[in-house]
Amino acid sequence: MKRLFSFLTGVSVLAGSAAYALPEQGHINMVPPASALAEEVHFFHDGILLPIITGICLLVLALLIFIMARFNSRANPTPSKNSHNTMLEVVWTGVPILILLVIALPSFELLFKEDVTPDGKQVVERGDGQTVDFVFPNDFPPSRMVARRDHLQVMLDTGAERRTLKYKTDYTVDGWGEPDLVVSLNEPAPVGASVILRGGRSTQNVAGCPMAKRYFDGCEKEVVLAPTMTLKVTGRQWNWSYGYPDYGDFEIFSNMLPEEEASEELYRFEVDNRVILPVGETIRVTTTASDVIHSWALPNFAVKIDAVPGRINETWIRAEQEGVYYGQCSEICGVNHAFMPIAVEFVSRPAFEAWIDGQRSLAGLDPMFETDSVKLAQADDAGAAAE
Ligand SMILES: [Cu+2]
Repeated sequence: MKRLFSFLTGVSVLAGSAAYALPEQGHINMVPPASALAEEVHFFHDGILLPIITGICLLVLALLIFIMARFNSRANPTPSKNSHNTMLEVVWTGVPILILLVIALPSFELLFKEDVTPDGKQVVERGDGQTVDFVFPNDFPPSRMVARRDHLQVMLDTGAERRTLKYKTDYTVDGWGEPDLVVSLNEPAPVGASVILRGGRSTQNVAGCPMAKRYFDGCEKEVVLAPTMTLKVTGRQWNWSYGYPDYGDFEIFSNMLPEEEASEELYRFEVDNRVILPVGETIRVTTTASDVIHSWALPNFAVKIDAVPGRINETWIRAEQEGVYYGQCSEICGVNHAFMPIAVEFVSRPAFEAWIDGQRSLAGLDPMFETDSVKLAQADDAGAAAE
């Protein structure tokens, strides 16, 4: 029943305690989305493609049944001699063209969002109890400048809570599309509160927006900030290596855990060294390969990108929640193709920095951050994480 329910709802909510979701025996829909972009990909499938294909199947079935009943030789002994009907032919050419347009337009938008790395920018100002005007430097290239209200997000963070302000009700803006954008709050920002101005053309629906809302009154939009780091993924026969060019360009190798070390559920998913990334931040992912074509895939993020020797492909990911997410090489690359899984763990910023420093010291580099070293959940407690 639970399975049926999760199928019907398009598995559109993140499973509570299980931070990741693996493919399940007998499960027929996609694994739950872990990012707002993956939710949009799932909405495209569950909300646009599925209704269309269901409608087409039912229509064709109904026509077949109607024709069999109405035009069989008993019911219709003397058949019509017509061979053309201009109106009918225009309709059966025109309607499929319209259906393809309905599919193509949102799919172009999705392809663009997946392909183009976000460039959103954030400015944080401090309130002093008097100032109402805050300036957002709109220094993007002309085609990417903040020019409309949905390119800008204004938030007020008092430390205790963060609130997204409403355009017109809470603030007005002067200078859309001009080099300096002036945001005027209707009330001065409280002393010590942070005024967060986030601007850019890379916008997406906020995570967790249910399908019904997407259809009927739309979801709240948010500006996606530019990447804070790059992850360099290299496919090899037969493992993955991950470089961190922003943090000293050290590289880690990720090999599948052998059967006797992995739990039954995680065998062929778990690796000895997981990729560690900070949660809630945009991460640029570049992929390449050292020998043959591989494909780096993370189903929870709706990411599948080829790793091709001699060239670099680029995409981006952002996780909404901490957790471990699994994928597998998705381009047949040789005998051990099935044995080069992908395991990505999203952790908090401090845990990420501690891990970076740990890896830097392994690589003989000085620490970059001054944090206490945090012992991270690595492959050895994977069994516990699966509970
Ligand atoms: Cu491969």
